[in-house]
Amino acid sequence: MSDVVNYQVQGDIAVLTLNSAPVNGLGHALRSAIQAGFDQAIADDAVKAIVIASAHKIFCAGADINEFSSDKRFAKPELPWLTTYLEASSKPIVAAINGAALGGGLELALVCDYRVASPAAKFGLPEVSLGILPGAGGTQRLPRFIGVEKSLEMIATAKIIGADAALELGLIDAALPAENFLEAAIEFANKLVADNAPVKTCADMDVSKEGVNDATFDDFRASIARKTKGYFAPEQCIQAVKASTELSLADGLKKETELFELCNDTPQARAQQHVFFAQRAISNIPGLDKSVAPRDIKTVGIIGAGTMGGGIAMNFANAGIPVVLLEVKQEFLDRGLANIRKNYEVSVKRGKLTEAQLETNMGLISGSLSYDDLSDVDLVIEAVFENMNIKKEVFAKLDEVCKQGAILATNTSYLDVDEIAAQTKRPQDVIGLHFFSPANVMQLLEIVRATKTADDVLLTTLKTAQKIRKIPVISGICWGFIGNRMFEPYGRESTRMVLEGATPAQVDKALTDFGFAMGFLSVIDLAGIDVGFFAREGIREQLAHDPSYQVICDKLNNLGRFGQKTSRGFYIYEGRDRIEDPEVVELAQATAQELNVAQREVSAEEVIERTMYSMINEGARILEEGVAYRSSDIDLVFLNGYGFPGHRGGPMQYADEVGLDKVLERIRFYQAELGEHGKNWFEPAPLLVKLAQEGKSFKDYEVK
Ligand code: T1G
Repeated sequence: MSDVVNYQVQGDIAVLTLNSAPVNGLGHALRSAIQAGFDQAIADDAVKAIVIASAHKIFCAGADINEFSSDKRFAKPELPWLTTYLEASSKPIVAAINGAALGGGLELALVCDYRVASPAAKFGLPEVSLGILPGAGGTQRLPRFIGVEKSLEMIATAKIIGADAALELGLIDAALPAENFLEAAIEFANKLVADNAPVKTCADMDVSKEGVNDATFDDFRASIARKTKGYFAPEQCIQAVKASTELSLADGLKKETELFELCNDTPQARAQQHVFFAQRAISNIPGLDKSVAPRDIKTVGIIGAGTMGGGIAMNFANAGIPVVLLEVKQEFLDRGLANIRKNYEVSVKRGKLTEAQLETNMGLISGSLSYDDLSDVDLVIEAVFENMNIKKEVFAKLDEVCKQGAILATNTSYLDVDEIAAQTKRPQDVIGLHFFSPANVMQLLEIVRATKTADDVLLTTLKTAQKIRKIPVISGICWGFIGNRMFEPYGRESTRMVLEGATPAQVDKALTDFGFAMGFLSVIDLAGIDVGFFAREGIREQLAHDPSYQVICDKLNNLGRFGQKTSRGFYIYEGRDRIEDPEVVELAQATAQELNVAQREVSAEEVIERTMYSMINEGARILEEGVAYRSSDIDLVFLNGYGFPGHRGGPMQYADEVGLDKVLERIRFYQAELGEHGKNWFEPAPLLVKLAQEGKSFKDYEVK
């Protein structure tokens, strides 16, 4: 037999156990071994029924995603062919679903004659999250089992269901206990044989059309419109499910293949599959010795009960980790705890939390006014005012009171973590944990590795971040780390084009048409023009040579127009309405005259090129300096912290898709075309030049 499928006959039952670590991905080897095992069972007259089981905690994670960018998925037996081949079996096949059956894994189970599941079983067709759709019969067979509406939900929104729901929907024939699950599945197969139970095929099943009409699909389409704006695959999923109500199984499978191929070879599919692997690459710390073990984080101290501190505290309470929340005054502490409770109450109202869970979480957060209460915590996160002197005082104090081995983290967004670490006698235990606001909502967490940060401290914070369900990205030290450093040129070009004659609305529309939920100028009005102004204090020297740098923002700031919080920024805000403000256009015209900047028409294409390519150019520098380990880390920062359109996979993936030679050529064009501004800000990054000349992509470049 093969080493990826164990074949064993127990009495009348042939058991094919999938054994391709780690997730039984249906790559060519496993597909071939399944066919070989199946053929052997069919050829053996002593075998009366077949059980397909898994040797891993997961039943089967579906097709091997690595194969989509190559012809390997066409290596015979192809998965669509193999599922139809199994469906035609002359002997009953039982799928013993002990864990996640996802994508092709569920499609494999659907062509078995019967399905039994353990309590740990999960069922899903998440292909739409990869920019594709189920391509081995899922869009045609699932509706035949559970109907159109539930299938639309599972296929077009990647909804995963458990064993109970699967039983209720008729997706499985029996839910069996966890202990001795395989034995029970074999017993189930023996009973089929004893009862002379029939083999089945979806070809004999119709999709229930009860209550199904065009409105069913239109209403569903409308229900997911906001979340799937700009995505191509969800509509194709809807079309495929619709086809299952109109065509025979054979014709429906042909239609499904057509729609699959329409989705697969697209920038969106490549982008979403890139993100899938990017999310798994972040755990790889180059050069980390295998012997390094994480420290135990049982209790956490947080300094500052403001918006950030309170939000951070919630992350740990949600993960069941006790928190000591320290403030300087009782009233600040009371306010902070009250805000936390209020946030939880919103979740209860939305049905995301029960009252009991609210009280449990609140019970895990204890307030304090004394540093002494931090003497035994394993990790402290400082979330005080963004002022270096204040942070230095805090860390000097922490150095005095915290136990040896406690990790001391700063939540700074911009400040130099090395300088903060130098305030302690234990710089090896100091690290940056840059949470994004609101911290109890945003998944992104930049872990800032200071020069002296110890390896086990870095590993501990990475593991802890994942435990509190964050997406951690490791950054080296530089102004703004990865995200804010690249956000700066994005903002610089957006506001510079307002100075050059574009209206804020024109710039923002180009960006929302590109896929951002909000354009930069709307975002900065939301975040606060004063916040950006304050952040630039740290780089005023580097900006001194360009009097036009963010000059509109500086003027708006000095006029007290901070954005939404003052009802005026780049726009006027009346209630929830954002209204264009002619005064801003006049301010830009006057400033352009002052600075001798010629005003002109600015196209949407120029808006996208100058904002995106400036970010990408900065990203190349970040890679080259080793501030980021890999380009996909940079992409995760922008996808999870800055609203970069998910269907484009992040700025560096977008650059790889456009082609680095094209990006370089356009950066050089603007360097020449934009006078002083071009000379100041469009110098191509050396790594971009190198990779473009070598015909490579950012994906090819990784710190080893
Ligand atoms: N293909 C290739 N590699 C995969 C994989 C897959 N389907 N699933 C997981 N891996 C790798 C992953 O990259 C990681 O690698 C390791 O396995 C452990 O994964 C025709 C077209 C199953 C819930 O979308 O959701 O079927 O980093 O860290 O947290 O219709 O993996 O160790 O090198 O995620 O326990 C549809 C994708 C495919 C499911 C397990 N299936 N996988 O989570 O482990 S398309 C999916 C997951 C398809 C057919 C279509 C999760 C998991 P490395 P992990 P986990």
